[in-house]
Amino acid sequence: PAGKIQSLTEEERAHILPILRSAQWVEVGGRDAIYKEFVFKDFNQAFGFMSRVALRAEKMDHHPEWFNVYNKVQITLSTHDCGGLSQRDVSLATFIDQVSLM
Ligand code: H2B
Repeated sequence: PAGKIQSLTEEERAHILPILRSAQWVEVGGRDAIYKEFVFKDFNQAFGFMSRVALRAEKMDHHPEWFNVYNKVQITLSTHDCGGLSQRDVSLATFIDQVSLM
């Protein structure tokens, strides 16, 4: 991995979690991660979304945990290398929200 990734500090969490919550990301129970569910018109829309996210994730070397059935995509973000939320999760969540609105 490219150096140690730092968990979000308490100060960063206090700032960013309310913003993420207002965008319908929720904190996962029992682990330091965020979760959101996306519903599209059909599978084609859902998979187009996933393809855009996948390309960005690979570029970032930061990959979502996700599950898709037909038009629904459930996404959990966490940084395995630090065992919890990092700035990378915030960046990927922001990108995901932008792509979902395209
Ligand atoms: N994705 C996520 N979500 N967390 C990580 O810690 C992570 C990753 N680490 N993608 C990357 C890959 C690491 O395993 C590789 C070796 O760089």
